[in-house]
Amino acid sequence: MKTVFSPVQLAHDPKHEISDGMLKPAVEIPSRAEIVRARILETGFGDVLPPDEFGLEPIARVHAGDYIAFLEGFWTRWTNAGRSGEAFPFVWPVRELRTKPVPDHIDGLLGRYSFDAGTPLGEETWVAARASADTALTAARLVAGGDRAAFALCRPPGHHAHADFYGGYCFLNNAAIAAQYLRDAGADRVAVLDVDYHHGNGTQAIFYDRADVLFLSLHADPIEEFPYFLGHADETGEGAGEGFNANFPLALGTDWPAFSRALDAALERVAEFSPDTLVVSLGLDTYERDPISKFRLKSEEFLALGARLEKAGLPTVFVMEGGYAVDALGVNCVNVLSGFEGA
Ligand code: OKP
Ligand code: ZN
Repeated sequence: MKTVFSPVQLAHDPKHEISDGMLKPAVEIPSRAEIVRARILETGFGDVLPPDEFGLEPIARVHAGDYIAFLEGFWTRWTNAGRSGEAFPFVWPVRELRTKPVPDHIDGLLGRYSFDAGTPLGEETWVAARASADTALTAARLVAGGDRAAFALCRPPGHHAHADFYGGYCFLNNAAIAAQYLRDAGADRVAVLDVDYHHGNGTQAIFYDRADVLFLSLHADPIEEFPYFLGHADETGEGAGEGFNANFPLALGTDWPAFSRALDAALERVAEFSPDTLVVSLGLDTYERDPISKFRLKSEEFLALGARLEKAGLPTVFVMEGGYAVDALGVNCVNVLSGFEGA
């Protein structure tokens, strides 16, 4: 299968994040994408193509106009306010507080359009996030055009981004943008299966009231893991979307046998739904040595994950999400893709 990647995605180069209640070195860093790209080239896995430019329209099918305008204009506002360096929000409109009117002040805006303080927003974030969305869209276009599968080497990731707020290192929801693009290109039903260690709260919320996009997520139980406030098993969709959302929260320490049982259950739901296309939110942070995660998948087991995804028999768009054990990330990611291809 082909890989889509743009070096513009490397421009988002955060130095710090707020994590474990402290300012720490950032983990969602450019070398993550570089090591995956290098592994694809060194194994001769397939061609690496640059993304096409899709403009803002397919992004605006998923994200709110005011949120897009905030991200686009952020750096100018930030520097006009006399600020420099990467930005962190610190006040949010939770519970009784109001989301409208939207504040004029930059600190109010940061809180209105985010849900955590762990996601550095800098000068190059917007251009990189757009290139990441274009990467997902290009892979979706390849699959809509008849390729059995394509790999979008997205970075920054996307699955925590909601329609109008960022967080969890995510700004534009690449998988949701790809799924919506596939619908608009003629697919009647699209399934999004999220195998990242963290719940895909943004993707869930974007499609929560819809029956045309089934969202399924395997992840660490939010009772003890980020994003903490979404991802429980009783979230099954609402309105027309009732029955079209499925969460599989798993215990910390989950290994491949337990993960693979949940995967079988999720893929059974996918088969019942009978989608035209499958989008896989591919996180590699389920790896046993991931520095911020607590599952126990081994490098070789990512081959089995890819093979099991192939058995679903669907045109498949892989969209890269998390994975922070940088040294092993290239091997683990390409193992999923080559497992899918039966290599
Ligand atoms: C993004 B993706 C750990 C802090 C975690 C947020 C994690 C975002 C994960 N001490 N901060 O789903 O891989
Ligand atoms: Zn993750």
